[in-house]
Amino acid sequence: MSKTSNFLKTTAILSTALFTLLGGCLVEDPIDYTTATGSVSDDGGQQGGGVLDSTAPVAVSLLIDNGASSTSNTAVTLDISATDDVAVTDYYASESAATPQASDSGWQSYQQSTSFTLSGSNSLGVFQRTVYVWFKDAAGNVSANSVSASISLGVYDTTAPNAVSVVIDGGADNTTSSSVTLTLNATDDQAVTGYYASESAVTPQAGDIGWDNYSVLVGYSFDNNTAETKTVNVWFKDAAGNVSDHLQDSINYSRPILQPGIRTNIAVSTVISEGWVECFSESYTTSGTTISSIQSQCNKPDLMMACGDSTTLKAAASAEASAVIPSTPDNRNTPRLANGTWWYLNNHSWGFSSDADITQNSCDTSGPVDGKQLCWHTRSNGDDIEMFGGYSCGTTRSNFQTTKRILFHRD
Ligand SMILES: [Ca+2]
Ligand SMILES: [Ca+2]
Repeated sequence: MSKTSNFLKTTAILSTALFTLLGGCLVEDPIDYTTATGSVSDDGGQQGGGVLDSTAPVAVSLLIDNGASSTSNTAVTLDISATDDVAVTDYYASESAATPQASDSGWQSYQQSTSFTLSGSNSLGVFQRTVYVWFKDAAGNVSANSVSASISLGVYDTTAPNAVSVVIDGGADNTTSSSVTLTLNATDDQAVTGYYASESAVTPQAGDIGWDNYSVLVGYSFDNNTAETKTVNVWFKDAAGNVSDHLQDSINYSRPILQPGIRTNIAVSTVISEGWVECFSESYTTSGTTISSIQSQCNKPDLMMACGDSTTLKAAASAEASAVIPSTPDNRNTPRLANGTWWYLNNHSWGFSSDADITQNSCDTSGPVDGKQLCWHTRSNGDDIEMFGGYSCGTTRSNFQTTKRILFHRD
């Protein structure tokens, strides 16, 4: 997903080309087992083989609220369309008829159905509102024409809701969960219809994405899993689109505690009760599964690597995901210590041990046979690494038909 992985791949390709040109021998390929689904599209006007795109999009249509003649809500939907010789990438919606510059702020990613906030009014009455929309392509060509449409805005309620209270998790000081409950309270002269919760303090407009139906108890998930004090801001709105002032509450978020070291003969039900969710499972006899495909399934911050069957794990250890699946392969026989366990992953094998002294041959054949070992054979697959049979699962060195490789992940 990261640009780094593209960079590594590009570097690998360039290195290969360079060595080929020089007639040299390539040393072992750099291994990149991260996924490369991200694309970098900063090529400006260069399209399809370096031909400059100088043809601007043509604006085709605009409907406000599906063509309704009037509304009493400043939040409206826009259905827009345009054509381009390559692709329409952005649109710009405004109540001003002035053509925007390609570099203006206010351009948004093109989508056929979107939302917009009409300008409100402090006085009651019916007001005509006209919306203009322009389009541009990736080369920055702005459509010469705009499409426009009008709607009558009836202003019957100019009083914004009154934000009364916002409480996270019933007022708790701390949490180890990245999802919390908000208890909301607001009043309005008519009715509170929506709330907007955010860790950003930027006041939303009535038509922004992110509003939800008002309710006393609502769920909220933090933006990220960084351990810190999380502050959640909440706004309220009524059916006319009047937005209240915001209130906020804070809670200290810390990562859930990881059980250190290697556990043996532990019930699957026990690790599930600790919040772990199985993200990968296959027989020790299966070969060909790539590390990058496992990583795409097991994508939460903490990972548990285990082996056994659907009821009992013969050996299991957990750590931050970056310790279980490092960004670069480990040198052979050079495990890393993380959360009380020695971890290793390269194109010989993947596993863990209670001991730093390992012998990847290709799986770890040394170390104390204390049941605190796990080793899966691996081999190179292009820039990736893939599974290649099994070797150890706790004290077991055989009976792999019934033994599974299992990974769990957790927020
Ligand atoms: Ca174009
Ligand atoms: Ca109101």
